[in-house]
This record gives sequence, C-alpha cells and structure tokens, in this order.
Amino acid sequence: MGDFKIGRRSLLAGSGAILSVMASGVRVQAQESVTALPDYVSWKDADALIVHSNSTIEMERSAFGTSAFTPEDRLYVRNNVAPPPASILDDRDAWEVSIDGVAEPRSLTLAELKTMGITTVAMVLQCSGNGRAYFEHEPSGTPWQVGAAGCVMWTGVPLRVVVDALGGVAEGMEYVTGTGGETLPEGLDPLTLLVERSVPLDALDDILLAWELNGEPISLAHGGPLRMVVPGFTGVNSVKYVTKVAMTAEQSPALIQQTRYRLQPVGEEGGPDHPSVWQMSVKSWITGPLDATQAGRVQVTGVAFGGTTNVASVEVSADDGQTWSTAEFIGPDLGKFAWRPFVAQMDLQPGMYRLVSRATDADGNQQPEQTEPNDPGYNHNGWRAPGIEIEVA
Ligand SMILES: Nc1nc2c(c(=O)[nH]1)N[C@H]1C(S)=C(S)[C@@H](COP(=O)(O)O)O[C@H]1N2
Ligand SMILES: [Mo]
Repeated sequence: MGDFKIGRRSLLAGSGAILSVMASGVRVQAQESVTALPDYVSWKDADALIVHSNSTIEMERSAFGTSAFTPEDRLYVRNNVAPPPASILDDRDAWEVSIDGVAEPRSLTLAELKTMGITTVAMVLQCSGNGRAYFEHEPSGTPWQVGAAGCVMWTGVPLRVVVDALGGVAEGMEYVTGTGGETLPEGLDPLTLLVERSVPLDALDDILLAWELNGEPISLAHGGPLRMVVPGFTGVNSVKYVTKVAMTAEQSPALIQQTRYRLQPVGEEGGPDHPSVWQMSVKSWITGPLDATQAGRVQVTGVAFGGTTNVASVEVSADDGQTWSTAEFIGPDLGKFAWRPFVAQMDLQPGMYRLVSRATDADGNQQPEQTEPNDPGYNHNGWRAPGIEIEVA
C-alpha cells in the first residue's frame, strides 16, 4: 500500500474502542475511553458513543449500521452552554415561543402550534465541526471524526404556515433568527453565551418548528419541547429549546453568529465579513468494514448526502482512490435532506486496503480530495482523510 498521511491526533481521537491502525508500518493503539455518559443523556447507548466531554458526545463509526435513520439513543450531542433543567419537559404543550418580524407578532404555545399544521422531514443533523480531526492544521475544538452527524426525522409545523397565519413576513426582513431557551449565568455579557442563530430568509420554506424526533417527543438533550430545525444547514443553526423565532433585518448580535462559526483563514479571528457556517456540502464516509476481514466478497458500506440537494451517486475505492467502483444505495430515499446508506460489493484478496468513498450531488458537485482549511476546522468534506485501513486475511 502507499504512504498514508494520518495525523496521530485523529487516530487517538477514536477513543471509544481499541483502534489499531497500520500506517507506514506503525501500529498505534488508542486508550479505551472511561468517561461515563452525563446524567441528561444517561439513557443513551454508551457502547455506541465517544464521550469527548459532557457537552460533546460523538457516535462511534461502528454504530452507523446501514439504517436510513439514526436512533435517538445513538445520536451525537453538542451543547454550547448547559441545557435547561429537565422540568421544561413537565408540561410540553405549555411551552411558549414568540414569533416576531411578522405582520402580527405574538406568542404561541406548543398546543396552539400543533393545531396549525404538521409535516415530517428526514434530515441530516451534522455539527459544523464534524471531521475537524482530519484537518492537518489541528484546529482547536472537539476533534470530531465522522460521528457528529445523524439522520433523523423531525415532526412539527412548517414555519411558513405559522408566519402566514400571523400575516406574513414584515417588510425588509432578510433572516430567520432563532433563540435558545437556556438560562445564562449572571454576571457575563449574555451575547457571549446566548445561542441565537440567523439563517437567510430563503430557508423559511424548509424550516420546521419540531416537537418530535423519530416519532417521539424530543428529549431534553436534543432540544425538547420545541426545536427550530433548518434542513440542509449545519447543526448549530437548528436551535434547541427555541423561545423566540424572529424574521430580522440583520443577523443576531450574539457572538455565536457574529464571530464564531465563521470560515476564516487559518490563523485569523472570525468576524462578520467571513462566511457563516450555513448550508452543508456533499459528503460521504465508509461505515464498514472497520476491522480485519475475511477474503472474498466484502460488503463495503457507508452513508452519503448532498447537503441541500439529493446525493446522486457514490463511488468507493479500496486502494485509497487509485481506482473507483460505483456503489448502490440501500433502502428508501427519504428526500433531499436525508442521507442514503450505500454498499459496494467488492472481491478482496488477502492484503492491506484503504477504503474511501466519494459522493456527487444532483448538481454535479463532487467531494474534493481535501477540504480547503479554515481556522476553526468547519465543514470538512474531503474524501481522503476519513478513509479506513483494513487487513483482509
Ligand atoms: N439552544 C441550543 N441550540 C443548539 C445548541 C446549543 O448549545 N443550544 N448547539 C448547536 C450545535 S453547535 C449543534 S451541532 C446542534 C447539536 O444538536 P444535538 O445535540 O441534538 O445533536 O445543536 C445546535 N443547537
Ligand atoms: Mo455544532
């Protein structure tokens, strides 16, 4: 096999299972993770998760399986500030959200929202930092590999229906701004901690005010009782425990909007002139096999998605991208915001292989070999770095 450049840090980041990797004849063993799940996610499947910290929990690569959607007990978790108390779920229907920047602004309870309309969308929820471990400049922040992503079904009312019921978007508005319901610690400028995100008004027709995840009331960890979900956009834009949704002329003044989650060049501070992390791009990765495998027919599986448009095709390579074969999608197509599991059936003789996948979306955009670096390590979608080395015996 060729010379593979794999950062030591990205290998050690996979500390939920013992991971043995052969690169240039070196064998590296990661430590078994000993960190327990924090209380608010104690109901999750610990074997399927890597606990980076109490507020950054990744799904193991081995836990993706070939399901079209991700069970909630395996879904990654990311909280920028401590979640609200579980008591906010005691009376879900009484939860209030204020709607502003419309002709007739007002507050609505979840019970009222449920009378206004209902739809379901299957959507990839992916942290902007998913794949950060694969950037060579070693950005600070959680070294997520592939597991800060899942594909889940949200049920709720289309935001467009709510806005139209309140007389439509007020004049001059350009963004949809959602505010998270966390109680912020006293004594600090709230704008440094407030989770308030703005997305372009064009997204209005896709946004849901959701109360169910995979057919169950949304857990506290994932933003119950009510979450503003923005299909096609990275996770940070889908605001949990949403208390206010406003059509606004400007983007939120919160630092999470103004300076964080920006795509600034390596070595620079983020600011309003750098692009915000909004729409996701075409991406895929291998989910199996991850370990030594028997020679013969091998089912090489993975997941692929287009971001804001359908994924059109996926190719798989067992020789690190020298030769490619076309994969087949598995199972139903849950729409353009969902991912599609795929399989390539390969006949592999004994030897060492490096499995990689490369997806193309319906507009013809293909995953690059490498992602152009940005300082905070967002939006990684290069095909080479997340490859998997396996030994076929
Ligand atoms: N209110 C609120 N919403 C939030 C966050 C948060 O800290 N507070 N974190 C965001 C980030 S960065 C991500 S990646 C997703 C994570 O969603 P999950 O924990 O349901 O997987 O929620 C987003 N929405
Ligand atoms: Mo995130």
